[in-house]
Amino acid sequence: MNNHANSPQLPSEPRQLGFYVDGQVRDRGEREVLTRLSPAHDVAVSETVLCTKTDVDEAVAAARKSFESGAWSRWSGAERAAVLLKAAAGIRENLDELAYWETLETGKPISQSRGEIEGAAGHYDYAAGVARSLHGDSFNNLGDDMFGVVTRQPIGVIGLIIPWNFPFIILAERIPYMLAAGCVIVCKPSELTSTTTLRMAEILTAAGMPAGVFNVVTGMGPEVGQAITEHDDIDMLSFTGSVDVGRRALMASAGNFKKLGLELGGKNPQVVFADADLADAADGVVFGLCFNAGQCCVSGSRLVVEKSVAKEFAALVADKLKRVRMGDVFDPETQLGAIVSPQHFEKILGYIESGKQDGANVVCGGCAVETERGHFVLPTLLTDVERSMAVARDEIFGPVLAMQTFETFEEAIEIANDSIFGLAASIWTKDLDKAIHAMRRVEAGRTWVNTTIAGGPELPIGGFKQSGNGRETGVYGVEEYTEVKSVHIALGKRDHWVK
Ligand code: TXE
Repeated sequence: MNNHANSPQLPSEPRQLGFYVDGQVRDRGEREVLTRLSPAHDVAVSETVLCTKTDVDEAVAAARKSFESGAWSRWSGAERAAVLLKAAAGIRENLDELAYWETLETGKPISQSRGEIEGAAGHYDYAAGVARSLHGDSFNNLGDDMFGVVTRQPIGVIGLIIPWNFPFIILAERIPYMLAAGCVIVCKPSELTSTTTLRMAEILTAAGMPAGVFNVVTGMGPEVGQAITEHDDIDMLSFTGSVDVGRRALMASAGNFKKLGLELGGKNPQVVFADADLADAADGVVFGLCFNAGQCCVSGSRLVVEKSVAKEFAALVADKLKRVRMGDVFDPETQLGAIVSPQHFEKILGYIESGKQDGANVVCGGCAVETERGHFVLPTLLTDVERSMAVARDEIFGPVLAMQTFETFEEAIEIANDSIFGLAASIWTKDLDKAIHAMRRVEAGRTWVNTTIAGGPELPIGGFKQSGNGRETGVYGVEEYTEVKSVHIALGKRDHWVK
């Protein structure tokens, strides 16, 4: 595999990042920095400022001041929408640059970065519409002397913690919805992938967003992230990342009982019934595994297939896995990119080893790709997997597919739901009744029938069970960031209580 033939444009020196508070880029000053190596090239591409707790306090104070001023929080929906639409245009104008940095810092193929940036712009467009249509409710049935109104108002200051796997689209599934509701934000991107978040702050400011509405503090989770989760002047926390840190965030947020939105891990089943179009299903399963090198919260990492077609289906999947194009991440034809960090690469290989030791059979892949630079794992199919094995239970977050078989519909559902997670599930069948029954029974916030990882701004996303709380995107996504207030309005002369 030649993984850097088309990459002449690697930065000659790492990009020096700042952080972003009150509408302005702040310089590093005396702070430490973290040097980010491109996972596909092992070349230093950016230097991220390690902000401090004091920086977090300053960002929260700027956000609070902005919120209380009413500039943004009390603007009309139409005014907010105008900024969101300009931000969408700004994203599209900067698509090449944003996609380039997304690929440099995450290691994903450039075509997937471009798709991510284009998709992100669509979220800003969509949220602009919701900003204008958001409304409450009225009760005209409370009698002649009473009128009731239920109104929504922005929650306030939101702490937003973002992971490294989809830095720009995860941001876009949250920021415009928070902004549409009238909230203000203090955001911490992953220390591995901060560049595009900082660029987004600049794009929003250029689009007319007032100072202090969107602030970015960069740095490490245990310092900057923890300070956000604990902060008493933050009204809501939106965290996307691992289950362990999610649990810690939940405890830390108890200090002021801030509202919590959590999107955590997944171990998402691909349920394939014998009557499915097996060729289509195999292609979908391979896409669902290899997209973003399996580093998606919704990756279809468990294959649950009907026993009568299991052998045939495993062969179809293996054939496709072997033909997935790996290579230079800047080649538009490349489909499978690098693993985000050496530590994560080792973790994935460790899971493959544990699967082998537990008795799983490696049908294809099963090892790293030998390259001069970067960290790549061959897409891997494991069969003879038992439910108790770690490869069937843990979120591996890499291109490793664990196959189990079933004989009855009930068994298929039981295996699909045998997980602490409940983020996503795919069902492959041509039988409409079976598809709808399975869709109803499967415990997952996102369920696909005869497709996988389909999405867009209109439908909400989020998880059941330990995959999290709350929903993002869609109209629900804006409503999450509002407080509901009920108002009783008395009409006419009061009937006095003390006569
Ligand atoms: O996540 P972390 P990591 C899963 C996936 C992956 C594993 C570990 O299985 O292998 O998590 O990834 C910040 N207080 N997902 O280690 O540590 C951190 O700086 C507050 C699934 O990267 O949870 C980053 O900004 N914040 C997931 C963010 O939390 C803290 C996507 C996520 O980092 C913190 C990513 C703390 N104490 C990983 N410690 C998905 N649902 O898509 C760290 N952070």
